Amino acid sequence: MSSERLQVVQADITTLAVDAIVNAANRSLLGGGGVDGAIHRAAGPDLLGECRGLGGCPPGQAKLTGGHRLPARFVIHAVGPVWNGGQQGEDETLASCYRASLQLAEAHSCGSVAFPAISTGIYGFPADRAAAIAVATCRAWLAAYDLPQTITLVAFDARSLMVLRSALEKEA
Ligand code: AR6
Repeated sequence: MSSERLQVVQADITTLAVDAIVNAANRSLLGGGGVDGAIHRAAGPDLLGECRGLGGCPPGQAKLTGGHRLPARFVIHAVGPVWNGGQQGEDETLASCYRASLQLAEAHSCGSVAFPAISTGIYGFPADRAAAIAVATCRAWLAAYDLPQTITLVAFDARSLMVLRSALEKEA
């Protein structure tokens, strides 16, 4: 059953010993605030060095680097949409981030991947709408592919834990 392969936890994503963590990056891939800042701080300066060679990334796509000092082997840098009212293709761009990240995880034989709530911080995407998209996109992926075996949706605070849990229950 694919539902056992999708889980929600409250954690600092930089502490998770999974094969890959996903970063909610910006199109420069050169760092920023939020989870991006936390990942770069925890991974150390060599992550930025590696990111400099990637040439940026458009919204809805993702690029992979090593995890450097993180417990995770890889970081998948996904660029989410900036929320602009919901009529600018934001839903599809967000779903595309999850799919592009999972494609990279699969291509690098990752058994376990953890996602932050992409776009729901600085980029302003409504958390409940983003959670429904995250859950539906991950479920569709798990139904079609063997890898990753498990996907963890990471909530940073208690409120987003509630939002993600309720999306998981609704979509089940
Ligand atoms: N672990 C897990 N989740 C976290 C962590 C953490 N350590 N820190 C924050 N979050 P945001 P965005 C949650 O703003 O909206 C950056 O400057 C946070 O609570 O990090 O996609 C980039 O460079 C929220 O639920 O990313 C871009 O410019 C979620 O992660 C821009 O922000 C995403 O919030 C991207 O904005």
